[in-house]
Amino acid sequence: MSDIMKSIIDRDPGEKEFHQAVEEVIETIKPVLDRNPEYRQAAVLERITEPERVIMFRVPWMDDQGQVQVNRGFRIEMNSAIGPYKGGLRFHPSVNLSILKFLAFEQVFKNALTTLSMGGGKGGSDFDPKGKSDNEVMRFCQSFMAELFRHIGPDTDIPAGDIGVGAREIGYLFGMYKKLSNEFTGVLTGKSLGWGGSLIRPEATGYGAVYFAEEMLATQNDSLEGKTCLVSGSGNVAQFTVEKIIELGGKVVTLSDSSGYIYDEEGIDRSKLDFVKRLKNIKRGRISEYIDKYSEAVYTDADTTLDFNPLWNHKADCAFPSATQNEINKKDAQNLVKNGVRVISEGANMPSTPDAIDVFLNNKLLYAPGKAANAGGVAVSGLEMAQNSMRLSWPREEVDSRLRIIMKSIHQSCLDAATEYGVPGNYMAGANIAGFVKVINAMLDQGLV
Ligand code: NDP
Ligand code: 2IT
Repeated sequence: MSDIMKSIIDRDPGEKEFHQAVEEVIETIKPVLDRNPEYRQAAVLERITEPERVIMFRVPWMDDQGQVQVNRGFRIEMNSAIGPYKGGLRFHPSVNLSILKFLAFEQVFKNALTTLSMGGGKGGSDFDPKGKSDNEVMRFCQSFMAELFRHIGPDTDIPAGDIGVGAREIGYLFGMYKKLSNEFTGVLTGKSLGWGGSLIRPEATGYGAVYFAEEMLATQNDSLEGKTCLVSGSGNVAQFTVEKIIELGGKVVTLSDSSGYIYDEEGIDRSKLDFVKRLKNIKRGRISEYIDKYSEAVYTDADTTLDFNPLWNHKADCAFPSATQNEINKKDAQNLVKNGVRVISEGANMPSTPDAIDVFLNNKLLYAPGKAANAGGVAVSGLEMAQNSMRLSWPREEVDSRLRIIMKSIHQSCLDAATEYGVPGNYMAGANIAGFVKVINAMLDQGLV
């Protein structure tokens, strides 16, 4: 282990997700440091792995029974070398400093790849929106924003959605920000269409992950047409991943949530997808209810006693993990390879463990890491900011075509950087190197700040 990695672990021993994300970057950018000794001199690794600012705060709110509840709120302002802090908010009981620091760290590289001017940040809370009434969610969001508002701004830090934060939460958060600041600005992205949102933002992460897969397949004169795909999750990213795969002629056979997964051998078609969207977004139900309507599908409960996830153990060509971090372990990766999967495009952030990634790379799969494959979401957030600044909104076709161009450009940057530094075809190394070089050069230009 490198000295820098050791000192990062010694400083914050409990932050295993953060260490995992940092170690991957440090391992893959070695050739850049070897070629540019001035980077080491300037302690760039020490600087880029330390957040510029970490904000932690109490979020008290009252539930429907009149009981006071207390959650913890966070915002990690990781790096502003190339633009204002930008990144989502996650509301999930597992949220802690380690998870948000890993997400903020990855966001820095991802945002650099988008070609837009955005630094990296991430925030959220251990609040669980599941099972809460709309009023409870509103009161929580208002209390969260009552503190966060003093730290953010349309040219300072622009939060958005992530797990547990969708259009409803963004609405409540925006309302409170507007009230407190007395300004109607583009301080959050993922807003609803009627009050400053961008067309294609809800679709962008899923569509982008599919565009990225299509780009990778095109390097082998192939496409998604006729391909069988495994998708995990059933939230925002998963839904629009399925939508785009169907449009491009592929067949999706799985979806999941934290309780279990469905396998539908005939494929999830448009009308089944509409059912899932209603089930998850309006009814806020569970994926198990899919089989009540489509009895040809099979539902399997999540089983934590297994050392693998059976979702990844079906015959398929492509996999789009779109739920959460570390959802594919080594055994899952081996199962994917055994079942014929050749393409992995990560809609989720860091869904594959390091030893799963080794399996993908050793077997020469087309493997796209989250910070490249799921960058379409934040890219269209950047386009939402641009539209807000201009006080106009672009039509659907325009935003979608910009998204396609951005995904194509990210794909090319990964390939170019990987080739330049002696690891051709390694998208993970390419993404880390291209993002790293852009951010580090900006940091060096701006001096020791
Ligand atoms: P949603 O909240 O809309 O959906 C999350 C989905 O993942 C749900 O089906 C949820 O199931 C499942 N899930 C969450 N946590 C776990 C867990 N610990 N174990 C198993 N399943 C889990 O979130 P998104 O679709 O927005 O986010 C999915 C992933 O994509 C995340 O990794 C996020 O960071 C990443 N991402 C999102 C972007 C965006 O624009 N929204 C952009 C880029 C990346 P359940 O309902 O049971 O919790
Ligand atoms: O992980 C991510 O890139 C997001 N959750 C989206 C961030 C954003 O600012 O749109």
